[in-house]
Amino acid sequence: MTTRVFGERVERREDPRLLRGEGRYLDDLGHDALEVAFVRSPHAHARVLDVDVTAALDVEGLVAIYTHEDLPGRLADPLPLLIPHPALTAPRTAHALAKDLVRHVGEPVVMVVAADRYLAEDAADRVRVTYEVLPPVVGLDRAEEVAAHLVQEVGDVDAALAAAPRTLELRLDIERSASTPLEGRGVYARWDADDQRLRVYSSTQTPTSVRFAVAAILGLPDSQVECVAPDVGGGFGVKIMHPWPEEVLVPWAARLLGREVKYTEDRREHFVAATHERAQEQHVRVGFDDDGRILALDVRFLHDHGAYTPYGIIVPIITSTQLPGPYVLPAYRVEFSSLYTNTVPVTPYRGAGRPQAAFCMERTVDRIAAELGLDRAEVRRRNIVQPEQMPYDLGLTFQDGRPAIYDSGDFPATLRMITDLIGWDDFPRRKAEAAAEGRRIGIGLACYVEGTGVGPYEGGHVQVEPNGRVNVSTGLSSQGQGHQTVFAQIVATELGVPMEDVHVVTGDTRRFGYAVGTFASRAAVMSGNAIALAARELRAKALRIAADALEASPDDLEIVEGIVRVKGSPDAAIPLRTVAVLSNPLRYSFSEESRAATQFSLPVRGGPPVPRGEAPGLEGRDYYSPERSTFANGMHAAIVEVDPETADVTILRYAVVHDCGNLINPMIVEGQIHGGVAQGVAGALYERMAYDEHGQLQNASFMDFLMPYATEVPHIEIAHLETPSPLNPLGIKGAGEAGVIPGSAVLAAAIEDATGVAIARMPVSPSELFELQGGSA
Ligand code: MCN
Repeated sequence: MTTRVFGERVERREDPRLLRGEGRYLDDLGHDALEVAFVRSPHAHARVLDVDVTAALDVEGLVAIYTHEDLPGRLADPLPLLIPHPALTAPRTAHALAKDLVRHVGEPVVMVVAADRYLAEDAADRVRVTYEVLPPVVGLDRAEEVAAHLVQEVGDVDAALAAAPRTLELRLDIERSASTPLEGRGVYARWDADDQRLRVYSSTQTPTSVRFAVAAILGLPDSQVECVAPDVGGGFGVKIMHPWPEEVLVPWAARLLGREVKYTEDRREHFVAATHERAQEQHVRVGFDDDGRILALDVRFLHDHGAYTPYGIIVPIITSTQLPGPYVLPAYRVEFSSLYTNTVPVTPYRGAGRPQAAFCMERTVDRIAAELGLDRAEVRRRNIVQPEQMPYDLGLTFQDGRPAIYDSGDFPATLRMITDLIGWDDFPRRKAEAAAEGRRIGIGLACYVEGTGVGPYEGGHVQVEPNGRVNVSTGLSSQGQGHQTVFAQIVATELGVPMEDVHVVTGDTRRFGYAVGTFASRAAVMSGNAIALAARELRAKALRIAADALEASPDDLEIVEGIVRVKGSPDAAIPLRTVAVLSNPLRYSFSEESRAATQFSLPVRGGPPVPRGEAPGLEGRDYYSPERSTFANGMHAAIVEVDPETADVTILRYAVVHDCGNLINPMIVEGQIHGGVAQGVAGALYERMAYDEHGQLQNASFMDFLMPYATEVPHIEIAHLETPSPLNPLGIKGAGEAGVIPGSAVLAAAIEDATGVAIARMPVSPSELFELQGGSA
């Protein structure tokens, strides 16, 4: 039993339950609920002329059919724009059910409620919608309608480019991909007529926001709506979007019908009705000197935003502000246009604009090295920010509207570590040996810096029960990151209690009402620090109450293994659970622990109802709100082999050096990196959303969309560097997205090194690589 567990490789406490199949995911709830099916647009762009439900009406078990005309009040308006921005001059959000236009395949048009999903689908099949099909816009080369346009410039780029001894122009594109969590979206709602409360369960990354959105749109007071995120089978970004049409329609129907109502998205729906990311066309001009030092970087990119902008322009803003990575750029201009297309809207997917940024920057640095015949690691070394330049101000405005300032990091050390780990200096010898055997192997290196832990705030509540149980809650939700373990580690360490006593609840507005959500690798920084502050508040209170009981000064007390004791004289001690009794003496006779408290000489019976000057209960609540984001960083290196005949790529080695400040749990961070690298490999070699010119997604199933199996994901070697963030009490930076960011950049570099073929677009399939090689091995 140990209490100083911060930084330890503690096994994830959520795993045994999930591995035994005891998880409670959305579809495990509400067995008796009515179920919903949607009639969705089969066209990418069309006018809805008529909806005829007559043929569906005699389906047995049908309960209700709703079209846009049935929606009352704010439910009939376009759904909210979550993150407005002055540069988003033409924002557009969808209606919960299409009003008169549909703008992508999969948009919901009619909602059917029936006794079960099969009957709901039967009825939905019989609904006849008449469309006037309009020409769709698919792909950035055909897109024209501008949603947003933004320029940021630091220094005089034109002058610096004109004066640069050398310049290069490149085009570096990334295709569309998506989060594709194993569990799709889902929502289940019930109206409690006795309590006059609406409970909404949603497979979401932002339950507090869902609560407020549902309340506002349905015209209910916040206090009548509660939202719970049960076990969530992955989110990877797609579940930060809210409210989804389904997320307001299902609670509305539940209240209207006075029945439990549930909707579970199927896989095809997830492909065509959730959200995607990544697609960008990026044009680069770079000026540099003969030593490979970058003098100016000018990037213009087009961002495919899909049909709507419900989540604002966060993704392209992140690309534009994270593009500089670890490098000193004396002059930098970035300009993007975000364009509408008739495809699924874009919202952040793990990495959120950063894989595109890393691909752009890292490929550019590789090209500079190639032009000058210099070693790629050496060109990086010459351009990276030095530790003594920290905090390093990019001069840009970050996604949170605050300045982008790197708070900590030692990039030269990271570079040394990654080149040592992968054996960079020795690789030319290995490559020559392989070549002698007719094998083509190549090595790549890619760096990133990642803004994490964005504000505005997160809160934590910690409470000790009279039986010694420590309850911890925070409002954001978990999708598999291991929060129940790491937050318990923080509290056990802060309070000095055994971790076994600490129980963590996330994502339940009944337990904690204020939160922002789980995205932007922010839970550890935001909720972790808020929970630590709450635990410190509780600890101070416990010491004050115990000091009274022990007739000591709070400064002379410590808490060890759940016992408050006088430092140096362990016999003068009182269990924390007893302090909890003293803090709320009304519970006095309810339990043995309570009765045991009488042995302490506090004036409880007949005295004041709670210790003088204290609120009842042994608890602490606090919030953490940073002045700005903290920046994690890392570097990846990979060695690949490309089959001379088939152009198939095998990853022989994959190494990661990662700096997320103080590690709460190295094992969990490594797990996060593994998952991220798997998605990075997927984005580099396998996954893409293949739309045809009509806006039909050609690979909307796991038969056709190539998600890698464990067999495609390499063994990953990881080393950590811990440069603590000076911005928060725990000195931590985020880790949840990092693994995915440099995937395309590092694998493109390694493939290029192996084949000699320039790689400027990802993902790259064996057949594309074969073509790039001129169709012959
Ligand atoms: N951690 C740590 N020490 C640090 C930093 C983090 O031990 N210095 C731990 C954290 O305590 C947490 C995990 O690493 O258990 C990730 O922490 P953090 O970086 O704060 O990221 P979040 O918890 O906010 O998770 C969000 C992030 C994002 S943005 C996506 S997308 C993503 C991801 O996490 N989606 C995931 N990881 C995922 N993992 C799973 N299994 N499922 C998802 O949907």
